[in-house]
Amino acid sequence: MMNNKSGKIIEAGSHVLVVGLGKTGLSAVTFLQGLGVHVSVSESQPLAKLDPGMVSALSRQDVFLEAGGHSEKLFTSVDRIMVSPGIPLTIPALVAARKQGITIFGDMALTPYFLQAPMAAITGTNGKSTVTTLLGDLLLASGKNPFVGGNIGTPLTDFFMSSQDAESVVLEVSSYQLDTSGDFRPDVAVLLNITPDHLDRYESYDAYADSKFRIFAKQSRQDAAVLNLDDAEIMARLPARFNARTFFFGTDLGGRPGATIRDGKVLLNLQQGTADEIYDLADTALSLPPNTQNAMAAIIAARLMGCRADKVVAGLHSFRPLAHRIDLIAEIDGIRFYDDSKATNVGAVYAALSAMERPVVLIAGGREKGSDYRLIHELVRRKVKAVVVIGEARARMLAEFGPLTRVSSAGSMVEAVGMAKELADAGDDVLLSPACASFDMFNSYAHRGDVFAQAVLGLTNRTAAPINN
Ligand code: UMA
Ligand code: ADP
Repeated sequence: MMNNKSGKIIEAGSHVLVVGLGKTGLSAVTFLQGLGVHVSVSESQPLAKLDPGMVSALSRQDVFLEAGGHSEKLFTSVDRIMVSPGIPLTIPALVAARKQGITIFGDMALTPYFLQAPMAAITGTNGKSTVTTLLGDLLLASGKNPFVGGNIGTPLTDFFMSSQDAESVVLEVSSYQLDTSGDFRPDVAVLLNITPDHLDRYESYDAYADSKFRIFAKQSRQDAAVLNLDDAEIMARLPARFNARTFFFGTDLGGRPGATIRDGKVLLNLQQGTADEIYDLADTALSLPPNTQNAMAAIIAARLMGCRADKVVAGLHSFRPLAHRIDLIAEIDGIRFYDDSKATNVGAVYAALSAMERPVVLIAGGREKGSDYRLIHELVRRKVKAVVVIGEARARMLAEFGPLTRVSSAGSMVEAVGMAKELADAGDDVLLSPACASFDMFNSYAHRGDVFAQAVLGLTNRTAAPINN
């Protein structure tokens, strides 16, 4: 069943162009066709590189496919354009369409028209997937049958095409999605942190940070905004007048409503004059930073979404950490090996290095995203006894970290792990936390993490003690 509350954004019989044929585009085509829309598609990859099954399915559905590039002629001939998140909004065909006043929207802009259930949305440079998953677990434990999707992997339009029997919705939202989010208005919006990322797409860091704040743009007094008080970047950008009710998490709430942490326990107070609620993170997978922050954010959101405190406690205990996020793979000869392959930007490496309590041999590198490594200089100087660099970023990282610590260069992950093992002593940690995308050497961050884990376990079958968590 599809529930179009007002039909304002999409009208049956209108001509909508879908740009990009990845997960979002493919789902959007089916969704739009179901609404009686005339759909065309534009995809930058040449026809020969597209899945022939998909191409013939589109042709059977009477969908016009432009492959191998984006033409201004097509873009300026349609009623509306639905873009996939990965499409830069600066491509000439989109610029031309915008000039003609053609509406360009992404999947988040559909929520006011097609989504019924209460919705929480999570954004930030790092921790989105963890908080999205955790909040989903808390809602599940509370019997609120959540749909969990968005940037984490399931396009929203898949949900719109389902029976929509979820009683709550948790969406991970990227800055790309916020750039085209129209009247997207979450009941609870969470902004975890802002550190530089995606500077290959945004014209400036300010533009990237502004995009994150768009999550609050359409909220009103009935809605809630959850913000990280310890993030100087967020607090500096917080507008004096905020439409939504604000809640904070961080070290010193100073009388504000929200959550803080003391002795491993989250103290929650959402309403002045009430007693603190206490959530003990001991014996959960969230007891160490940066997950303590993620736990605070998710607990606030869960309580605002109407979860009962005892059910939140149950959900915190059932949460299992996601792979490739400071994930302990094995301890070999007193050296612990951590897979933090999901650390694709400098802010995530900052969080991982901050969390390490023992001397670190860091494996970093990959495909660069225009990063500024100064954020981690001090931590590298203080905690990192050696860096092993891999991938396209090798030369830059060698120059960047050379003055701070010992730096070696490796040609493959297996070589990097071998070198790291040699450089580490018993009592040290080897940490893969690359600060870069993986696509120069691997299919994905998960592939990179898996190759790391295999190389670690292959170091010595005799002494490797795999850790199951
Ligand atoms: N393409 C064009 N023209 C271009 C660029 C790309 O036609 O100028 C085509 C590509 O050839 C490809 C398609 O567009 O066929 C890909 O579209 P897409 O990059 O938007 O990818 P989707 O498969 O639709 O996945 C997107 C998100 N991808 C990005 O934001 C880059 C997925 O997040 C998300 O899970 C999915 O929608 C469902 O919501 C991925 C991601 O890397 C995991 N996100 C970034 C991040 O987390 O840092 C933001
Ligand atoms: P995202 O979906 O935003 O990429 P993930 O939960 O997948 O977030 O984590 C990505 C990376 O960020 C991992 O390296 C993880 O260890 C790190 N991380 C997780 N939570 C936080 C946080 N609150 N602050 C900073 N880094 C974090």
